[in-house]
Amino acid sequence: MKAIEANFDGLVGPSHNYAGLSFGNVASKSNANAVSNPKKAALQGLDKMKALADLGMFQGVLAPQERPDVHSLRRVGFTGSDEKVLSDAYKKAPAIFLACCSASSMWTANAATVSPSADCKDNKLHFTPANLTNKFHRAIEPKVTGNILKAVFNNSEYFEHHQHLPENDHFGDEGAANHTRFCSEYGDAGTEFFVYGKYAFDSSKIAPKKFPARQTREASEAIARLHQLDDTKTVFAQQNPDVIDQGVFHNDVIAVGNKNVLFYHDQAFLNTQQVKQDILKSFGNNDFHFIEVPSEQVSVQDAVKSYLFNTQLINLPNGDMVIIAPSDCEENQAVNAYLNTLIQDNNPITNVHYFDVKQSMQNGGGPACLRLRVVLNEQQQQAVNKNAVMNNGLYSKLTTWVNKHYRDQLCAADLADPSFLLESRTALDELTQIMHLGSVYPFQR
Ligand code: SUG
Repeated sequence: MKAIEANFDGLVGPSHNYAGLSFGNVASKSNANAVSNPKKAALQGLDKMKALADLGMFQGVLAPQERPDVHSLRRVGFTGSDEKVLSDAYKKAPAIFLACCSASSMWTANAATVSPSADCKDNKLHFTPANLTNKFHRAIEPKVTGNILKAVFNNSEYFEHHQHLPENDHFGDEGAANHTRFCSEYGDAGTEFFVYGKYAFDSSKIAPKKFPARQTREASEAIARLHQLDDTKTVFAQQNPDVIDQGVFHNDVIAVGNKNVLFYHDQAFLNTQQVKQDILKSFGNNDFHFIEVPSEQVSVQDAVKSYLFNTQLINLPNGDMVIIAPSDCEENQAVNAYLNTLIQDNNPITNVHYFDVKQSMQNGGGPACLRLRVVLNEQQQQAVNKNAVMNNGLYSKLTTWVNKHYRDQLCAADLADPSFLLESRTALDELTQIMHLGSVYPFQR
């Protein structure tokens, strides 16, 4: 069946801030305590969404989470009114307080793993929210993520929503950031490619030493089972532990795929030859392009700094395959030189479009982190909540909404201000009406 690949970007939430919460993520740590600009962050994200919609892409929007998360603070023993919970947590446990204020759900590549219906035995499109167990500030996302996905893909005939995997490091799951799909046409059965950082149930196997491996092999296998994938169309590969130790906390920081292309750094995988063989065998024909970026041209450090691989590799409606890159790639000399030759070489990638997503980049999230890919056939496209699909009308509503409710600077102390909680809840309540989401947030239930 004919299908397209849609991108669902996370709308940056009103609490966007820099709290240095992600050990192993270089940008998050190095920008800790910087003053953020939530309004600018949200508008940068909306501009990217609008530009992709204008290029003819099916572009969706996923709502942010409720933050500050007073409910999680209550679970860890803070009591009294919401205002008291916030001020006590801020004073007595500032690190936990900040974790409960993160706008990290903007990175919807970590929202879920999605398998198109053409790959799944029951012919349904499967979603499993990521449990994100490795970081507390992210581990509090999956339940509401599930609510939001169900409100956007609200049709049980076409869409199958699973519960997130058990909340334990053994099943640490980071969603689509560690998952890629290859196919000839989007509507064909594809090869689903899962990249994990370690085996959780076998400590004799090689693993990173300095930074955590967030995705386990066992989690990837569990997702493949839940989604009823065909074993012959599923490939598992281990990320190179050395690059995790250099700040590559997700595979989408070092590799990206689309259709019959895998664009990756030569140090991305533990056993590159095996990975290539496995992909080709599963893909079933040789019309496949491995675009390997050599370390001599782009170092791992430059890849992490510029997010060359955290780019979106997409097919425009006219069939052209293009890269959606952060402007940081244009500013990095080695990366810019590489990209300029790449688009002239003999390969399917024809152009690069640059976007300023610096507010997100400073927390370690490039264009690809900000979007969740969902392959949709024609019937499924019709079944998506129309108020979550980007067009001129929604763009204008959402930019007005951001300009009305968002602050243009935010630091830790502002997050404890009771008026900030009220402001955020008012904004989110209005958003659920704009997007016809129903009551997805705990404060609305
Ligand atoms: O999980 N940063 C996110 C960035 C996620 C990027 N996603 C992908 N690569 N797909 C993370 O590390 C930083 C928040 C802070 O420090 O305030 C943060 O959560």
